[in-house]
Amino acid sequence: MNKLNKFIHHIVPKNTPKTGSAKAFAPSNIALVKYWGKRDTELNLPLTSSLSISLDNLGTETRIASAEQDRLSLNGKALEASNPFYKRLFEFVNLVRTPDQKLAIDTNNNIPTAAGLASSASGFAALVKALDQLYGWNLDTRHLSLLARVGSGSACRSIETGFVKWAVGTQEDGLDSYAQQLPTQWPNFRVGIITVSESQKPMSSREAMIITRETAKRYQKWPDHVAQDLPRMETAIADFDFDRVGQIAENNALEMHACMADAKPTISFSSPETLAARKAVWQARCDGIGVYFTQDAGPNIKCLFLEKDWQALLHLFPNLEVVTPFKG
Ligand code: 2P0
Repeated sequence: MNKLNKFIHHIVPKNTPKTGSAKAFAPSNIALVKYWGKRDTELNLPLTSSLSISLDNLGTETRIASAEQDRLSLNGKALEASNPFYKRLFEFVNLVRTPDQKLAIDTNNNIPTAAGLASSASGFAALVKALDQLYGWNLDTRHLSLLARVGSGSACRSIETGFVKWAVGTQEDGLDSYAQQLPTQWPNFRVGIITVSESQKPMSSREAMIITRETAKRYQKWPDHVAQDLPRMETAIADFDFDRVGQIAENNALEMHACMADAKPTISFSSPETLAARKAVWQARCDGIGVYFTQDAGPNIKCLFLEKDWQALLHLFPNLEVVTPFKG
């Protein structure tokens, strides 16, 4: 048995074929301290810890049902078995089912797929939650997070709501690398999405991470950056120190993109509109609005701000899609 099968065997109880159906939702998440690079590709273990905020009702809803043969639809459209997303998803499903268990899977994102809004995160988290229901595993959040991590690293953070920390872990078996919710609830914290493009990205995060790690000199310092940023971010969140949270998040994102820019060949997920949006955020800050940005493996910009600045930001960015991560 290889180490991935051992890992799965440790988490998932032995499957008895089940008929029936299940449905689950998982939120997307935005990293404030990014995950960029792996130490183990088979178990999908990260090189560093990371910290994110989950996006409330923006994410993925997945329905699965036992079926005569496998099929998958994404946003209402049936995918061919040769589609890369189909292959990746069923490769994961094959790890946890017996060959006689065929599944019909319908997955719907209410966020642009593959435009850097972490739809693979919510996608794999929703899938794991739906499989848990269908097969009656009753996994706790730690085990759901461990399993989701194998599908996609950032998915392990989408099992939880609010601020979430994915601990890098030290064990070779990967069983201590999972995400947990932080206790802070911050009701007036807001995340705004400036969608500059819904087009598919030119390269997967997975591929871009490998190239960055293998070729970017600047990346050698990335683990040190994260080691500094992470505890400072946790303290800033616990202290409700919004400007610190924003500064650390923005600098961390810019450092990640600088590492990619240093890769050979260079990697950029930014378009001219991305750079214009970054500048508009900096200008807003000069004008007294408390707003910071972060950017993932795509051209879109995510703003961090507090409720009091919402109206002012809507004037500047009329299409801003605003998420309230903490209710009440
Ligand atoms: C993050 N990203 O922390 C970082 C920041 C994108 C930029 O995690 O290979 O789809 O499936 O583990 O999780 C996107 O990478 O990569 C990501 P895999 P994943 O959110």
